[in-house]
Amino acid sequence: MSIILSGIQPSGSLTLGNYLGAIKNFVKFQEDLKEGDELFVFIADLHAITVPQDPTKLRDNIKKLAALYLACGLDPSKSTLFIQSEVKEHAELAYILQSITYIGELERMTQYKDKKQKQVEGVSTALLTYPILMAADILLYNSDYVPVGVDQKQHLELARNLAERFNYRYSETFKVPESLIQKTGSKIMSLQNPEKKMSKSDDNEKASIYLTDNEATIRKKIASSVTDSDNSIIFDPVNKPGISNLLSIYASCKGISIEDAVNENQNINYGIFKTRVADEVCRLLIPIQERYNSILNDNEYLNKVLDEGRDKASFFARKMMAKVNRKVGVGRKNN
Ligand code: AQP
Repeated sequence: MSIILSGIQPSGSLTLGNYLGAIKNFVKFQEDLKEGDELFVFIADLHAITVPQDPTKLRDNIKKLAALYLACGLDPSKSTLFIQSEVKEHAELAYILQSITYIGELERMTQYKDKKQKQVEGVSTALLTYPILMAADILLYNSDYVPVGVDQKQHLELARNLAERFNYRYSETFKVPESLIQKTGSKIMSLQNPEKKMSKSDDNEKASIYLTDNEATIRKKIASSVTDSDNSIIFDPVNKPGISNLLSIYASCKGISIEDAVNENQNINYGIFKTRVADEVCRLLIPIQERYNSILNDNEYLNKVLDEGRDKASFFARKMMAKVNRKVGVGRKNN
């Protein structure tokens, strides 16, 4: 019996990076679930507010992310889809875990250091403690596996350390989770600066392909992506980051290895290669967009899925939280 859990922040329009690095794998895991396995996929709205969000846009993004999960193939009869803030135990466990986390462990997190630079109104405490909330998300469900992109590996290490530390201090309680990182697509880079990862919060819209971009926009963005000038299609992320990124996108959209992607695109110029990459991206995204548009208009269905998901997740979370409170000694006995 395995428990798999992952989530995405509703911090903007989802990118191809979020799809190839995360959602695509959620769907794959869903197909491989066996009797007794559980897949929890949540909308990480509490994580999103670690940087300033417009409340109206945030609500809207939560709904859009729910519709996208479903449009990408997550099936509520097989997986549990829910909104993080609707299961209060996430924040409760995060607080308990803060008591066993050292500030130095948080200050050295790469994502914190990067995002800190971009804050104009000051850095929120929640941005620093973000990885503790992520550890709580994972440990609350006794997750065995957490499918993530490469960028989240460091946070997952912290979750593992906190599980071990808690178990050592208070006796065996949490499973120590493992990350699941795919070979291809685990780090899709910006189309305008291929040294930087593609991100939904990037201010430059040309840098990211959004899952809801129309065909003409997708083609235009790929055609104008930054590459080099030597016109050879080789996978070399250090010296040819732009072409290597397009090869990763091509391979990941087609579900083939990088080696096969290189072999399929020999002796053609960059223009033709970019058209082929765009063809694959459109082939993947257009059917998702068609489903997305009809699900987004069906409020009744979306609410039903999210209510059922919340209730099921809460059942697991409440049990774990009662155990944690008992071990730590807060509250009253048998309460
Ligand atoms: N460029 C990427 N390539 C592969 N995987 C990616 N992920 C994100 N960007 C890429 C994976 O998507 C999942 C959800 O990410 P998240 O929303 O929780 O946070 P993030 O990693 O911070 O994603 P963004 O798009 O960069 O969001 P913002 O801009 O709001 O910070 C994770 O599994 C992540 O690895």
